[in-house]
Amino acid sequence: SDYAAEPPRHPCLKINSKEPYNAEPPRSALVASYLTPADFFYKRNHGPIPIVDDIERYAVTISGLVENSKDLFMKDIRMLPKHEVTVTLQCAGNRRTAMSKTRKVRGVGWDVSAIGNAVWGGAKLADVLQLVGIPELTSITKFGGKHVEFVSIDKCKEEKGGPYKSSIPLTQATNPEADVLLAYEMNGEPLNRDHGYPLRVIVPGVIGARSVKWLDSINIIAEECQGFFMQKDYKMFPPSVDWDNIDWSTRRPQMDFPVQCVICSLEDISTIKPGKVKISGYAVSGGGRGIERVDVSVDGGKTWLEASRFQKSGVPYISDHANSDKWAWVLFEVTVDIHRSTEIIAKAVDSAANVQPEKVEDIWNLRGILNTSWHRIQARVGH
Ligand code: MTE
Ligand code: MO
Repeated sequence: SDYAAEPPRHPCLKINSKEPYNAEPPRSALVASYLTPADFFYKRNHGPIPIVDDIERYAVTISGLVENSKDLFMKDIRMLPKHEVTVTLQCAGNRRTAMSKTRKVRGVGWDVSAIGNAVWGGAKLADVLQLVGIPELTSITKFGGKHVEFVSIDKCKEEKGGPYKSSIPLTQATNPEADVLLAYEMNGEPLNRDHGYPLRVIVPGVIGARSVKWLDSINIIAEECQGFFMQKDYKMFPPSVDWDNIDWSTRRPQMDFPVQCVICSLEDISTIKPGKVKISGYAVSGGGRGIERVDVSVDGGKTWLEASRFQKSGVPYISDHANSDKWAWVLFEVTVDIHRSTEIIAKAVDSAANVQPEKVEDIWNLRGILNTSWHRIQARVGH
């Protein structure tokens, strides 16, 4: 079958779909370390994992609305300055299963672990585009190019057997501060096949869907990419829109993700011993916004405690500080005293004072994306 040559995977991953392979780690793996090891990093695919075995011949073609098209080999990309950027990748479908419980949505079910944080190493897209004559901070090329399209090697059924693709605005692609990477390393190791070997795009602060794996070509285009995953998926609709009245053209493709926060030290329904309980999890926001605060309640939202936040252990986290990783999650921790069964809640506030919606019903959407509602744990006290 098409899936006969899939790479080996860690047995702890919970498989949400076998072919294509979609899997997430247990919650505890996410809070075990600030950086998520590749083995425990969620894997989100729309087709079989491609095989690139002739790395000498592998090249990314850059063409479209540019003066000269160019084939870039790995050696050309490695010649550019190497940047290592810590970026949290989150699938727009993270926490979809919980959204589907209030009203059914369509899509692969995910618990809370369709997210991970890694150091991605590679060339800045802004530097790569200079090789085809597009200067930094360009918003339109001489030939009318305004978007940068990434096309993969893989094949997916949503594209009728064609490759996965997406685009970002040229202004973001040519802005060195946006840190868009063509990455060949993850946590200091060569990318593995599941995560895009030999080369993938990393678009920080944006839903994972735009970070195209197994890059085949880059096209400079006038209008945003017309591919399935830009136009017929990964858009946020209001709760009033369902499959019988959807008009995809009325919404923009989702780019930045909103502020998110999840408790990872407990399952949604947990039995705990009475007394002190350490609660930990992750919080993250899109667009490079930091996390200003994480609030935890152990009485169903009547009163709140502020959790401590950190990225590198031992270093207190300050949102939007020069020493903080601006594209990365923060882990949080708070110790509480619990003596009777209760609802534990966590919610975060980002550096633009954006807050999370209280109820999932208010943000329900037919594709089940961006469930960022308050994360609630039913804690039953037992002995
Ligand atoms: N790129 C290709 N070529 N094919 C894909 O199916 N999935 C996207 C994105 N890039 C995808 C892709 C989605 S929806 C997400 S969330 C991320 O990759 C997942 O990246 P990961 O598997 O490295 O965690
Ligand atoms: Mo995704």
